[in-house]
Amino acid sequence: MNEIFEAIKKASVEIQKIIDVGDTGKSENENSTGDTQLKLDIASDIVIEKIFATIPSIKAIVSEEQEAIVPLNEDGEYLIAYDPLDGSSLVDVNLSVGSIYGIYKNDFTAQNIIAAVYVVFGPRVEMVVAADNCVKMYKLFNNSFEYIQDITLNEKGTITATGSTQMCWPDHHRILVNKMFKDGYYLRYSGGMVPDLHQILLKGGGLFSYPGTTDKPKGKLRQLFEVFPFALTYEFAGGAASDGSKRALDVETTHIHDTTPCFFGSKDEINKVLEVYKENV
Ligand code: FDP
Repeated sequence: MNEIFEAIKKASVEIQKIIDVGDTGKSENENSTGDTQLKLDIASDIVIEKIFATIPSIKAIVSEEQEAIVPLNEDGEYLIAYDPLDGSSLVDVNLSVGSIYGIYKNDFTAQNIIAAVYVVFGPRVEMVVAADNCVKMYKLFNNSFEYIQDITLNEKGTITATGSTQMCWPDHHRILVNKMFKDGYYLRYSGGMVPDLHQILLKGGGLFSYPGTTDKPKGKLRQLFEVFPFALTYEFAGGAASDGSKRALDVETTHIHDTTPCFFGSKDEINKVLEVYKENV
């Protein structure tokens, strides 16, 4: 799998250049989830696909920005689902954005994800790799990634980040968030999944949630490109991830662009989610 990690490093160096000098405006296209694509989303997607196409061990890829699975090498072993540049709404205001990759075997299901990578494009470029039961962070220096540290979560954290608008939260989600504030948690939400989840991982714990809402009962975040890669990363870091009633990595996928409500955190916070949701749904 090393050649895949190397390919992601190479793509990330290119994407950083695109973010630095590229056009941050909107394109005329929508992706399959109905989001207007930015020119940067499309440019990043092209870079990644071009680089993955040169790797013999990759059987097929599917991008959040594309409708269908793209077959690459019949004899390849790995399937990759990726979101080339997550957090499009933050690009124009210069907040951090990121790429997310889920590496699967056999098929694109939660049970078959074996590794995950995400890259944060912020004041620094950092890459986090979840594989073989551990989570490792690398930092970009002069076009090359250097190992910095392993990441592990504490049993309990101090920050909470929750998506959508309160107007659309179900009552049990409002109860959960209010309870956390009463217990002393700090709100830390940029609106970018990658930097928000990265912050919780690096600060040792807390909760990131994107619930099912009145406008999006199945949540907003996509299973293959966003939820499963981070679920694996949080589990490998010693935390947990859920859909509100069960382990996120037990969620079933019927379509590559399926979404699911999702919660990622240290074990203590995920237990809190399960308790509150069980009592109040
Ligand atoms: P964005 O729409 O900017 O691409 O993946 C979608 C995402 O960002 C996540 O990065 C982020 O956590 C979430 O949507 C934010 O959604 P809300 O604005 O509804 O909170």
